[in-house]
Order: sequence, then C-alpha cells, then structure tokens
Amino acid sequence: MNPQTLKRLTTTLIALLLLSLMVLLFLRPYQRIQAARQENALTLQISMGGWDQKVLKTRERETLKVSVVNLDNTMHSDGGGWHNFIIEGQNFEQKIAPMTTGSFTLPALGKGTYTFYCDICCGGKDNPFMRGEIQVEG
Ligand SMILES: [Cu+2]
Repeated sequence: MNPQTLKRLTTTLIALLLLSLMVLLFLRPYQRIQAARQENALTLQISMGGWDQKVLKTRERETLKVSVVNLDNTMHSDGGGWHNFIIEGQNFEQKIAPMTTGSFTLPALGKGTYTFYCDICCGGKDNPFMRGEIQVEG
C-alpha cells in the first residue's frame, strides 16, 4: 500500500468515526425520552379528602416512581397541611410538605397486596379515604 492510499484510508476512517459519533450524540436525547416513557411511574394527589387513587398497580421486582401532589396548605389545623405515604409492614415512610410534590421510589415488593396510608391527619389508617392498596402482580 502506497503512502497516499494509506493517508486516504486513514482520512476516510476518521471521517466515518466522527460521523458515527455525531449520529450517536444526535440520537441520545431521543433515547433518554424513550427511557423515561418506559419508566414505571405515576402521580397521586392527596388532600384532607383523601387520595385521588385507591389502587396503585405495579409488577413484582419492579420499582415504582411515585409523585405525590399535596394539595393542602399550612392553614389546616389537623397536621398543618402535611401528609405522609406509609406502606404497611415495609418500614417505608415519606413525608410530603404542604403545597408541594414529593417524589420517591417505592421499594421493589413481592407479589401481593399492600396497604398504603397517611397517618398524619384525619384519623390516619382507620379513615378509608386516607388508605389505599398497592397491587403487585407477578
Ligand atoms: Cu394525610
């Protein structure tokens, strides 16, 4: 191979490498959007009136990202507008400040049905509005 052919080949290879890199960089944000869509996530609302969803569904060994929108303000006499998200028997508690959204990831649970509830206000777990179910399918 003469030096000129080698030089041309090297230039072509470098150009191809740069081109692939550019294509990869261009596609990256789209791949991220795709990943976010596939993520197991849901949004819940809580207020003195209770949870807006009573049944959360997820799959065994999968984590679930939950965002809780707390609609109450600090003027509430019962708990000062705070709520929490507790999973019964799982040693899991997240507090959500008044008028904020709390985001957290639920632990991967085994197949079955788990109770979640808020025990800060309104009678806590004994109040059916403050309680819901996490259904974990196998
Ligand atoms: Cu509450």
